[in-house]
Amino acid sequence: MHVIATAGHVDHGKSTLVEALTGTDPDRFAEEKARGLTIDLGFGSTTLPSGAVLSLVDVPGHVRFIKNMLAGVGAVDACLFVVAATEGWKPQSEEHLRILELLGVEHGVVALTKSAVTDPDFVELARLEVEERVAGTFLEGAPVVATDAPTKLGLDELRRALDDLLTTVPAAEDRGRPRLWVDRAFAARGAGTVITGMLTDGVLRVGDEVEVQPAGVGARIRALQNHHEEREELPPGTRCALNLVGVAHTQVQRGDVVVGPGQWHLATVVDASLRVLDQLDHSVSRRGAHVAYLGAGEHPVRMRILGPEVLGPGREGSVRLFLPRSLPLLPGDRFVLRESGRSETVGGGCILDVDPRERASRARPDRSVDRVVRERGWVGSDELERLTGERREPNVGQWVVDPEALQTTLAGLREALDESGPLGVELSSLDDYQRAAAVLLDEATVDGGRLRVADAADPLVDHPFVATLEATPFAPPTPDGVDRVELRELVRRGRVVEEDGIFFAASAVEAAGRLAGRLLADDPDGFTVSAFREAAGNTRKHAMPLLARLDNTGVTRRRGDVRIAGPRLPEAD
Ligand SMILES: Nc1nc2c(ncn2[C@@H]2O[C@H](COP(=O)(O)OP(=O)(O)OP(=O)(O)O)[C@@H](O)[C@H]2O)c(=O)[nH]1
Ligand SMILES: [Mg+2]
Repeated sequence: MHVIATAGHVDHGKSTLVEALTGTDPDRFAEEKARGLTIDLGFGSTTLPSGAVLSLVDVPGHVRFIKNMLAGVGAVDACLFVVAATEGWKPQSEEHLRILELLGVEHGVVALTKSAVTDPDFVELARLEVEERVAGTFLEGAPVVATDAPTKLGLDELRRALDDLLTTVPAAEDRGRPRLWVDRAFAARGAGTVITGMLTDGVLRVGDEVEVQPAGVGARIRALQNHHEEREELPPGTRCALNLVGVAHTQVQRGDVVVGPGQWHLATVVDASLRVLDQLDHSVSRRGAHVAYLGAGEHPVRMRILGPEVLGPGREGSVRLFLPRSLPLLPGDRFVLRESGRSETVGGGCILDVDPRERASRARPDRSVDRVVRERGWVGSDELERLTGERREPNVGQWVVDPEALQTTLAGLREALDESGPLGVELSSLDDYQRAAAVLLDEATVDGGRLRVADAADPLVDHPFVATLEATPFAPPTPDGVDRVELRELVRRGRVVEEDGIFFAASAVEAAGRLAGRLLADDPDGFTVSAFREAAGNTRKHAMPLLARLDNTGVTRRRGDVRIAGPRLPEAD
């Protein structure tokens, strides 16, 4: 399935040709029929001789409706270019061709319409003129088919040419991130909100949750259609009608975008390339009422030229665009720039950066993914995909990390290790990036929530404070002068026990347990605090925390004034 758009000057026979090919009159409105003029987009589809299904978007040729034309061609990648043999090349033939070029359209077929109502010599003249005009554009060398809708002249040949064309147009890519440019939104009786548009970048299915931007409203797909046929799912590169639940038709309009939830970066400031048309008779500067056409939408923008102050005709440069509302955009998206004051097409280009980090005075945008990573240092791989459309495997934790930023983080870690001494640093004191990078330090090891130098002598092995505590196990001294970090680590490793602010050697607590065992062997009905004090040879100050510890660890249990055996009471020795 492919979607292509018509293009060409007013009255040259685009709609008539679409009807002849598809059987559908693309002029939907009474006013269009009354005036014999296309005002807004029309649609039709046909099955070509090969069996390929072709969707056609019919655009208006009148210069007054150029914004509708732009909405129709914003997301297609091929065209049916129409020139009436009776009139030859005209101003909107030229403007439409420029617009298609700026949008990066690369494939097309030319129909020389009304060929049966003019002298064959004129038809040949028109053909020569067209070939001359399209020289150097994507239409150079494209088939030029003389047609006449009322007499069906050339229609079979045109169908074959369209078939050939489709074999050269690459199939739309499925990137797993659907994006639909809305060209119509309305309420259908009994169904609620219906929107139509061109689907790109991913598949949509009935039941899918989607997001309507820039309104930021979530919705669910109740039904899907392609040219009035119900479908369960539709691939990228197709025209879609979506029946949405959860969003009012008044919340959606042409130019809006339906995307997979959370899959797209919403851009309000973008850097882009801008090519100024050769034919423009003045330079382009930041001044002027600029309007950017993106997808099916029209957006008044503020523009700043990056680097020089102005861009002359035929020049290419970079610009920063400030959009009035945020849109799900991606580097590579094409746009056309018009100046609404003079009502002229100025040029167009390609989005390069959807979230520029550099100040405008320093920005040198390009489409390099490495630049995006470099400017951020650390970027989540999902975030990077939203920013660039490219998926990269994370190289540290969940991040894609610029080599230089990684070196900076590692240097910071080494410095912290140096300062911390042999016990290392607590992981909880590091930031997310440092924690993720810690495992990359060959010389360090992570253990017990701390990062320390792997072969550093462990200062806790023969710590003097433990020996001091062990010297008077049941009446230990206070930890005056002991390094707080070392003390905490001794406790964490279980070599020292803290109870109610008193520190005991672990062996002292064990000995106290055995002492309790002996007292209970003498009198299984229990022992008092004073009996314990006497046996331990200490005072209440040390006896109470020791007994509390024994109670807490199940060695003893308190009953009234006495301690009795707990489940973990050791055997008396
Ligand atoms: N004899 C003859 N008349 C044609 C042919 N194609 C179009 N016409 C007539 O030309 C007039 C304009 O045709 P349209 O199809 O409306 O032209 P259009 O390009 O769609 O015009 P806009 O959408 O307004 O730009 C109509 O009166 C058509 O009947 C053709 O191949 N042969
Ligand atoms: Mg028309």
